[in-house]
Amino acid sequence: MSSYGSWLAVLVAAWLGGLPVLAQQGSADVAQPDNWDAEVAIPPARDIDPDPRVLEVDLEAYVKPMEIVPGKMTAVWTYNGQLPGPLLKLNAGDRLIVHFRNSLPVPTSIHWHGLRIPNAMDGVPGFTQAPIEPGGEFTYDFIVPDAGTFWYHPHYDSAAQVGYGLYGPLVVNDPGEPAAFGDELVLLLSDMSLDAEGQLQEPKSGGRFGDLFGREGSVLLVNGQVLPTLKVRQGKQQRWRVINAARTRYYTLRYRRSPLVLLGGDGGLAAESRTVDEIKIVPGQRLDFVFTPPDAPGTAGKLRWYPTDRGYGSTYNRLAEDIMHIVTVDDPAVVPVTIPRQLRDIAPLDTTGAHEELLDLTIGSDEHQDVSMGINGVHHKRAVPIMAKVGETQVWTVRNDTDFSHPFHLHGFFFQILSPAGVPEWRDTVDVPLHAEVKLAVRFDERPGMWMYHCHILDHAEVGMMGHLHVMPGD
Ligand SMILES: [Cu+2]
Repeated sequence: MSSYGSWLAVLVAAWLGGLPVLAQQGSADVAQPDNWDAEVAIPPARDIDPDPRVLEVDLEAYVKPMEIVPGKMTAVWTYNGQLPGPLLKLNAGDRLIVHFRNSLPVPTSIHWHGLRIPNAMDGVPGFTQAPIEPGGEFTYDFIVPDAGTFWYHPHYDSAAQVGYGLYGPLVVNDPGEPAAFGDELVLLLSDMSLDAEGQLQEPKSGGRFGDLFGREGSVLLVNGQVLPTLKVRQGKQQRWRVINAARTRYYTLRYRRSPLVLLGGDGGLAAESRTVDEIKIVPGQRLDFVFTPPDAPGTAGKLRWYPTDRGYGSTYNRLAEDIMHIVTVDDPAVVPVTIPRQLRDIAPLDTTGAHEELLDLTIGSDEHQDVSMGINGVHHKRAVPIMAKVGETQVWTVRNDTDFSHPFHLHGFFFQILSPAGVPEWRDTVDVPLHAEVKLAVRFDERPGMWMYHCHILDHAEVGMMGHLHVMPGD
């Protein structure tokens, strides 16, 4: 056991105290079960560039019939015919080149959610590029500066296009991070609205109430699949990179109440790890966990979705749903390693004298009595940008006096949450619960341009809950 690094003390944790036999082997010494993630893992994109520091891929958006629910074919909107789109995996500092082709019947774009990349690569039609028309092409080319879990999706008619299946994971590793966090598994969560024939429902289904509540799909998917099976070995840890790519749905996931170690999320590791007993993740957000399989060899269980209270009607009369089988193989248990509490240093941003902005998330109705949302009462089409300068730090208070929670997302920059107080970490998406507020600090480190911030319930962004930030070049 002493062969582990100094911080890898042997754990015989209280929650494993119920084990009948103390396992002999450590988690780091044994492999995952054979084909442990074969049914779940998202296939990576094919790298056409031999340079190990460059990931160069062809990505094509097109409609492909797929069997989402048994016996029915659904015309899914895909990247490269995959649901979700291919896994893009790089190391921090690597270059990503994506030769994108739009073979959809409508215009689109790709937004690289959470990445601190140049404005021209941010994928927002009308602001950073023209829409990519059907048959059109665009090359995205940038350095991925930060380790973390990210994702990509259209920023054109995004509620509809994301709802139809256009999303994919992007993972940036820090080669310096301990491998002892476990073998990586991306779990991209999404849902899809299908009718009785398995056809995609109209993006505006449900009318005004759909706009107000946001549209949750009827079919829950993990990596594009209904109830896939993951194989685990008791005590053998896995690092789960969880992405909420649903257009509206909030997730509370539990494997009974088994503990998970939360490492961080959007912008990589937090300052400290925390032990939690559920995964709570809002649209757009990412979380990074160490899962330690708790069950006895030869048993099986299910990861379950539970409704999250995000306002009126969100929990009423709704049942939990199973989303993934977890089969514990019949191999001897192993002793899990201890995850350190201190993960990295994150210095608080200096907010002395910082310019402050109040962003009040608002819901109203327009002249046709349709739902109209905004920020400070202004629909995004009439929004005046917040002004900032490269090098400046600002403090934003995002206030929500509406009857629904809103996941707030800022493009292009990480922020730190000042209140409610928590473990220091870098974020780009944060839930602002109903009748609550979140205060955040953001430094516009570089990369001038026009950037978006919006509610990541995409139905809400679509009806106006979005604003603009104009970062001017420095002196
Ligand atoms: Cu919202």
